[in-house]
This record gives sequence, structure tokens and C-alpha cells, in this order.
Amino acid sequence: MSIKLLDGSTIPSFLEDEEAFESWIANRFASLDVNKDGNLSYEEMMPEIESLRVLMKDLELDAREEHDKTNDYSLILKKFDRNSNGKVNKEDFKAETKRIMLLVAVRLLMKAVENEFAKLIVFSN
Ligand SMILES: [Ca+2]
Ligand SMILES: [Ca+2]
Repeated sequence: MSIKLLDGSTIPSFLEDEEAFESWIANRFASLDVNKDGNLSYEEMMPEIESLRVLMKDLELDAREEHDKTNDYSLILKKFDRNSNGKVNKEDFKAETKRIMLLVAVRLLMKAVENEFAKLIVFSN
């Protein structure tokens, strides 16, 4: 399942379904953990970071300019690696993914509301 396929209203129910979320996280983690040591190195995190960057940019969650790309990567990585030991374990991964998905859900709902307002403005003119 891709985060991009979810809309603002399906994300919260998905997060509440602990079993579905847990197994989705486990699959995602396993596919990123190339050397199967149970931790994600910064290198192994790269595909995930890249897709998160794109997603956050799409949703205008990050106002930083393109030239700040390296900074973006390390900022996102730092948030995942909560105890700063250079590795992201499954609990770190789960907690931060959940946080980001909630952020995305809120942003999608805000966008939906903005679109509704835009329609009202068009109709009233
Ligand atoms: Ca690994
Ligand atoms: Ca860590």
C-alpha cells in the first residue's frame, strides 16, 4: 500500500487498526532492511526518505527550497533515529511513520477544506 493512495479520511482509521498498521510497518521495514540485521542504516533509509520528501513537498508540508536537499534528508533521518545511534529500529520507524501519516492526514483534510472554500468563492462570484 502506498501512502499516496490514502486520503485524509482513510489514514486515521488505518492508524487505529493496530494489526493492519503493524503488519504494514513490518513489511515496509523488511523491504528496506536490505542486510536483514533488524536495523535500518541511513543508507537503507534513503528510498523511504526520498519518497517522504516528495510527499511532503506535494503537500506543501515543507517550505524549504530545493538547494536545502541535504539538510532535508538529515532532518528527516534525525527524526526517525530518536536515540541518535545512527540506526533506525522498528519501533523508531513505526513511531515516526505514524507521526508523519497523521501530519499528512491533517494536511489532506485541510486541503479538502480549502478546495471546498475555493468552490464557494467561485460560485458566489
Ligand atoms: Ca539493515
Ligand atoms: Ca536509533
